[in-house]
Amino acid sequence: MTDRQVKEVRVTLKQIRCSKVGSDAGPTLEIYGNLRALGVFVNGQGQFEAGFTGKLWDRADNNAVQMAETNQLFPNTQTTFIVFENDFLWVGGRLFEDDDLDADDDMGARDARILYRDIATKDVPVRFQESSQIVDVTFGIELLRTFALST
Ligand SMILES: [Ca+2]
Ligand SMILES: [Ca+2]
Repeated sequence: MTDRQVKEVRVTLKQIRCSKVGSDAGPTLEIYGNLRALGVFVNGQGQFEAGFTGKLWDRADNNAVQMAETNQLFPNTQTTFIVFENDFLWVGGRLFEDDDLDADDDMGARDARILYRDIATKDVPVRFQESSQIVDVTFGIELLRTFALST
């Protein structure tokens, strides 16, 4: 048994904002995809591997949400989990923009990667963008407590 320090965090999906409709046809973006928070560690091969995962938002392409420029959603969904010392907290996901005539736009798989030592109570912005179409997402992180766990 060894003791490892862990941080218990609560992540809130505070806001999804349509910042720029840009080159899209019409006055709105049609957004779908998924947003989540996860604990990530580096495995024996030096690759990132997901540990705890908390889903915060998930919409299929036949259920896209229409957003005009400056429109905001406030999902306020939350997930609570622990992150081990030396691991990372990632917040982000992957968003797409639905188009009827052309192939849908991939707005990217984006994550803010927060080092264990930098996990603190704060808001973290993540930007999704395809050409001039921009969606800004805000994740709220709360550090609930830090403690030792025997593993
Ligand atoms: Ca588009
Ligand atoms: Ca569109």
